[in-house]
Amino acid sequence: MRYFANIDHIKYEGPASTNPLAFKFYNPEEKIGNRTMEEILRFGVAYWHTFTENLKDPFGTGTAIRPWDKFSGMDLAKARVEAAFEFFEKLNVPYFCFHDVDIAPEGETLRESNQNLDVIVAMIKDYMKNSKTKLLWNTVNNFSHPRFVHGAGSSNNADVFAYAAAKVKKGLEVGKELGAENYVFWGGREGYETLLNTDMKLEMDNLGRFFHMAAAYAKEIGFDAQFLIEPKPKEPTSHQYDFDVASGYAFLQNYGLQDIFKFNIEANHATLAGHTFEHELRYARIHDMLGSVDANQGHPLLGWDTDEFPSDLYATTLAMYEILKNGGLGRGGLNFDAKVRRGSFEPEDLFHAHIAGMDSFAVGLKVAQKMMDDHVLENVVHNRYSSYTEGIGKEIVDGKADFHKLEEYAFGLSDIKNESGKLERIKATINQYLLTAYTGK
Ligand code: XUL
Ligand code: CO
Repeated sequence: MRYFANIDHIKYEGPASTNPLAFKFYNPEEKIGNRTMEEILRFGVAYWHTFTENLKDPFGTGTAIRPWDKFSGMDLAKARVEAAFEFFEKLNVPYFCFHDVDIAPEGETLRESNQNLDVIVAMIKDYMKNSKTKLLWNTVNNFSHPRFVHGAGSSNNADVFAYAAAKVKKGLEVGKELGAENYVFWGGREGYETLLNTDMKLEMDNLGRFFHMAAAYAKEIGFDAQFLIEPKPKEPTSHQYDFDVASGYAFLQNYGLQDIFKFNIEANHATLAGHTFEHELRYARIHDMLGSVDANQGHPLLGWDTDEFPSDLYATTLAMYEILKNGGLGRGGLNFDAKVRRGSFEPEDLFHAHIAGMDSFAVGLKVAQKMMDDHVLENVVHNRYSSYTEGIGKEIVDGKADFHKLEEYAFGLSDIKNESGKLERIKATINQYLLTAYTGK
């Protein structure tokens, strides 16, 4: 059965195309440097937002019209797999991502849930044989069910810790079975609502133990996916332990996990933490911890995780600048952890949303590459820090200065001259690149 019968394969038609069901900027085969757009961008579809989500919000029930919703139970799960692979093929997307509960319904018992998963995983594996679309990452949902009310690996209840571990064990087996390139841990409820009833030290120590056990099991079964943690500061908890990349990195270092994990950085989580997307990418990149990206955007007027499809070209350009500076995403990719708005409830909207996201990142890639080729920001930064390339600055960075030497030097200074940071000029230059990278004019 076909679920998107009215929609053909989405092709690249170029910036002048008026066909809404075509790429205007994402041309998978186009070379940027020595790699194609498809190889650099490594787009992924999020199963939960695209096939499982019904578009409910805190004040209203779901609005989504989905042709597979006439089924229920395991039949619905199977229909979603069929719809998903039709969607992947028509969108020509190289990757997808899922949580366990997105693909198969939970049973009455853990054993039954695992049996449901086995059936759907076998079906997905079969579909993958005839599809170019691979698994970027999988994960398990250890946050929705009431048993996870107080967390999973950081729950006060050891039975919940054990149950969560069993789910991750299965998740790792599923990842291996389907050849996942990464395995993600988003600690949905790994935090607290209030410190008044919380043993923070025990909870964080337990989380550290949880991750070590996961790594040991992955090794035991020969699952060599890159492990990723996905920082988020809050929501639904009031504080999540991997608040942002900086605190997540400190956590990993404290528990000796820094060589096992990298970060999956989500744009909307960055803004919730009071950071820009590019800040989180930069922090991870300079510590060689950038693993993958959940590509979405928040709403500037709403204070929660709205998970919108990316359309802000300024943000995608600065993000792609960090990714290119990183030499790409390695085994990671750009997963659209994004959902269509509640008012965009038609199946076709799923295509429009992904086209918008893919085109936005394609523009960002092209502009960022052109700016790098011309050393735009590199020249700015190089000049701004030139005081450290000679004289006392060079002695500081070479470790040849101490406070005695610096005091002596400072006594001899008659007049300290600073130079303008030229921010407005830089922004105007970026605008110029944004408007000309395609036309060259
Ligand atoms: C929630 C979120 C998750 C993770 C995977 O904010 O981003 O969907 O990406 O569990
Ligand atoms: Co995410």
